[in-house]
Amino acid sequence: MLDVAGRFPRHKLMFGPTPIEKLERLSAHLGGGVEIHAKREDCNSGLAFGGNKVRKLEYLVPEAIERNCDTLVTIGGVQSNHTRQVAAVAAKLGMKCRLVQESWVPFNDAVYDRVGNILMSRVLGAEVELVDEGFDIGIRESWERALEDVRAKGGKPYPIPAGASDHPLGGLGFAGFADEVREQEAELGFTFDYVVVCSVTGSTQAGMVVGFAADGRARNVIGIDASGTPEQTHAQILRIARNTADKVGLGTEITPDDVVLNPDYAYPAYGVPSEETNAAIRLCARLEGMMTDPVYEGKSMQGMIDLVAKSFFPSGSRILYAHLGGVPAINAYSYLYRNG
Ligand code: 5PA
Repeated sequence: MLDVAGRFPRHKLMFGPTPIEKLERLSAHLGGGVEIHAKREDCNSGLAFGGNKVRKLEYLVPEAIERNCDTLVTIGGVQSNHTRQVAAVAAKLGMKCRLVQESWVPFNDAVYDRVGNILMSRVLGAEVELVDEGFDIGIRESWERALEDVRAKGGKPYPIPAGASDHPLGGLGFAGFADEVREQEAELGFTFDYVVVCSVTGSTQAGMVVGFAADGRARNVIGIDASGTPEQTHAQILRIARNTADKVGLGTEITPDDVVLNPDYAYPAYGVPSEETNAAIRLCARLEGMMTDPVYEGKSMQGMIDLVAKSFFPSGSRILYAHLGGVPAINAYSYLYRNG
């Protein structure tokens, strides 16, 4: 409907449209009143396990190439999925990659900085710098220093902010996601009543809000905050959604109420799972064979399960759970799951 893929330069990094899978056993376990489906962004690409950043980066890469940049520079926590996906994309493009990994998560598994995402980023050839700064989704000084350092050494950096979010092109990928869902709905013969999505840096939900606003469904995108700083995340989603709406020529205004962000499941802190998050991870794994992680999708899975239990979704609703990836980080929580 918005035809984002047809109207904006895009460098293909995904296998193609991501599959939609019905979660039969989870739906039945939750009483059968709603039908839950998952859109599998977690297996969207062969680039080091893929995930939601690959879909966003499809729209940033053409600009990096056009500007003759030679180094992708980005930032995240130590177990950032985003930085791992940027490292893989840089390798695929034949570019260098510079990663700033801050201490965003107060969690200390013995191998936290050796396994999972950061292990892969190193193997993928990225230059990894660990910085002792706490969680913040805003623009960071450490990232600006890294950009300066690349320039000082004669390189041409392409700046990608945290989560590829606060970037003029950051919302396009998930605006295009809505187009893709509409095509799949036409094949399936029904439409989804709700989309459940985990939010932290915001451009995933922002893109969806714009994409689904095109057919009046903006408020049916239910964001589950995993940042623990929901005011900041809400403001960032709204800002990115408005920029993206302008860019795609949506023609209607995005209002604060169009950004639905539930703050109830981010506790106890960003990157730290609660008992309820872990129960949701185990339940989904054991009913569906579908893995989720303790930082992001475990929390949105917990949120969706709890909202179903509280009858937030009217009976008969079809829910699309956006599985955005992130499973590699579970390796950094080995002690928590030592008994499953
Ligand atoms: C991330 C983000 P947004 O940042 O676009 O809101 O997406 C949230 C999200 N699920 C949801 C997974 C698996 C994610 O990795 N990850 C960040 C990272 O550094 O990995 C940007 C925070």
